Amino acid sequence: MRFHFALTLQALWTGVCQAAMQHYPAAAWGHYDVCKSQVYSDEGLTWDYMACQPEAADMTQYLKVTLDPPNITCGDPPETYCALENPYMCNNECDATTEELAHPPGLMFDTEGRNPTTFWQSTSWKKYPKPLLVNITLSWNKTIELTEDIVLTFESGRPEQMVLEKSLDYGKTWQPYQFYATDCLDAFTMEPKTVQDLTQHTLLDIICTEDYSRGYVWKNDKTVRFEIKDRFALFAGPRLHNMASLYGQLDTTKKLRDFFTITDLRIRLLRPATGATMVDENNLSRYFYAISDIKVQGRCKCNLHANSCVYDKEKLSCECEHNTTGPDCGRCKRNYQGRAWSAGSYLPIPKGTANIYCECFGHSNRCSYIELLNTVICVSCKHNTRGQHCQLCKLGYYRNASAELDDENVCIECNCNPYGSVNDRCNGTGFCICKEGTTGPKCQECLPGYLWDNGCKSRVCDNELLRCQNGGTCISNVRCNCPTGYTGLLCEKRRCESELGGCGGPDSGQAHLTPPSTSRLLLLLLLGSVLLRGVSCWPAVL
Ligand SMILES: [Ca+2]
Repeated sequence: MRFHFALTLQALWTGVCQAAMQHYPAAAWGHYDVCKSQVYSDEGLTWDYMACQPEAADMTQYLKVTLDPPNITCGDPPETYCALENPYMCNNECDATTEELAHPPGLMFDTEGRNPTTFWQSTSWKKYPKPLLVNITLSWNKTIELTEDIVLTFESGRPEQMVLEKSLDYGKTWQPYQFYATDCLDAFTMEPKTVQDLTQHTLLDIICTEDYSRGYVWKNDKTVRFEIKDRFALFAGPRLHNMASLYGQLDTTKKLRDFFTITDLRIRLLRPATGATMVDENNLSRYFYAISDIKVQGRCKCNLHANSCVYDKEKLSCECEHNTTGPDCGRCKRNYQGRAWSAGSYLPIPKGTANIYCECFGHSNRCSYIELLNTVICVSCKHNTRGQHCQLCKLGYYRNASAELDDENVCIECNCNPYGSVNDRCNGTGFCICKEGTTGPKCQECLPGYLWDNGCKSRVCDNELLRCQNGGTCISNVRCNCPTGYTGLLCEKRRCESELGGCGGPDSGQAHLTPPSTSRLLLLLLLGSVLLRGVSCWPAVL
């Protein structure tokens, strides 16, 4: 372990040349204190703003390991082990007094890559059927925020039952982090689950998984994980491309912050690998635990008020800024208590940089700060989105219910029929507003009684129910062609009815329908006989 080891600031996503702290006036920036550094970008040398937190590091360099029971490490007295796969292969010797044959706990944290691997090993299960229980406690005496998966590599078969536990109060109380078993129901009366079963709402659930306990058959499966990154991905997306979303959640949700925060870890080994349902009582030296490596990646928790953490006198402590103090920068310095202490922000609000209020769900990478409102809005939302966070769909588009908010296909075009709909907008389920007589989600169909003709036109006549009357003929279903003297939509009205004087007057079109008078009848008869006699005579008669 190295003394005076400083973890210097490196924002994960920037190439930092030079770091500095800056305190913005409260009026402009709320209570946020930010860190900034100079970076080279397309626009030349600019300031990059970031959360104030130490760089993530390999935290196994700074821990203290305790085993319980204390004499559980093999080699005192010396012991010979047999292979789990082959009870006749017994060439694994453990002797605490010989360096080459000893397997002390420190070998779980040394640098691997050497051949052969170095590992800690427990005594064998000689007291079977009494359970072979081992607690391995890792203590930092400092709050740590985990940033990567915890990975244990076993040199023995992976345990058939184990629990990973955490403490947030330096080992006073413990909570389970994850249960591991070949049979979760049998071991812990829990339904087996995997991290893939978790959602944003169940992220804090403690699960039992069978993913990391199955057998020595697959000899390459040596690791047991606690999946931090898969849990981050529930907010930050599968490739963690939207860390702003995760940071936004962390900023506002203490439970979530605490979930990834620890002071201690405890690995409780409850039952070693047996490779079978029955334990071979005649050869108990086949059963033991051996761990070659434990990875714990994280950073000092400094409540976002420090960008470095110092390891001094075997203790980590934050180098607090923003007039804060304490091992985690958890309180205000003396004479700086005019404002109540609060944690800093993962996403500070400097002008024009990404921050919590600049969440754009991946549809924009530019934000603009509006001083008047003290807020930041996304600029040029892509993928047909709009809104402060590009969280809404542009007019003429609606929300794709099966896509996440950061999906490129989150907004679908309304596609309203231009003739049948009032405008190109639709409601949240894609339904357009239809003109009279039109129906269907996109207003592309006609209601009964209407006929499509660049939109739905009222259907006036047809050959079945809506017949044109009085000898009228139906033209293209939209109008009746009425004979002279008739009018109305279906030629149902006599024209005279709508004329001055109605149908009763002498000049009305009704005249020729009145019974002919006697003199006129005679005249007609006469005319008929003349016509029968010959055309040449009829002028003389007249
Ligand atoms: Ca090792």
